[in-house]
Amino acid sequence: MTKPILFLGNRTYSSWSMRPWFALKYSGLDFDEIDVELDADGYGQAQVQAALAASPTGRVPALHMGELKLWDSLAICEWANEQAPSANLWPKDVGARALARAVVCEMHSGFGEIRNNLTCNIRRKVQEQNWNAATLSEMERLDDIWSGLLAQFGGPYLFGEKPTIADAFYIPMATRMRTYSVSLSTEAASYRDFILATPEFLEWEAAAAKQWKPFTRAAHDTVYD
Ligand SMILES: N[C@@H](CCC(=O)N[C@@H](CS)C(=O)NCC(=O)O)C(=O)O
Repeated sequence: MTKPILFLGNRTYSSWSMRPWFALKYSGLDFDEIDVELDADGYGQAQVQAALAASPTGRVPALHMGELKLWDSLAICEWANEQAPSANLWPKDVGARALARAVVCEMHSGFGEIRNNLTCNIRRKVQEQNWNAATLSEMERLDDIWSGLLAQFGGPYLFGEKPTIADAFYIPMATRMRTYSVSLSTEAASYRDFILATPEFLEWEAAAAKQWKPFTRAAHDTVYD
């Protein structure tokens, strides 16, 4: 089998890149990784040349598998699930699987306030508490999702004993909750702490630290340590 290549944005900042990387790690599939420097002309307009070379949208992540070129985090996770069915990247139980897809879709298309106001920077840790009502309401929703799933499936992952695409999708939110010291319920805080201590996250974090340099084109993100 041709080895898939996953194209990733800057690891400290690219929340979307994290998601398929974790799903591929959980799948056990062998893959190569290519880092795309997004801090370049055209950033924010999906016009970075290196990103356009990897993905027709000019956005990463993207996955190349011979002639097959995929873009979009969720499509790549679905591909990984089909390539490695025994990894159960979606829960085995039909009801749990449907629920997992619902929370993943909610993440993929929602949480716009948190995404805009709590920009992703996995190395940053600040105390920030003055969130607007819409952001607070999304934080409550996030807490409800995490604590509800932990209660229903028993943890430590969102759907029980093994990681799924749902965890891959919510890891960047766990980093944001940590970065901005967001108050969470005990249950949701325990999920945040658990998932950020898993070997896969620590591997990503170490690679991000090694790669890190200031992201000069992100005007909203001028605090680098
Ligand atoms: N819906 C896409 C979003 C991908 C995305 O927005 N990627 C950002 C990095 S996190 C990007 O490549 N931005 C390039 C730009 O804005 O120029 C997915 O799920 O993969």
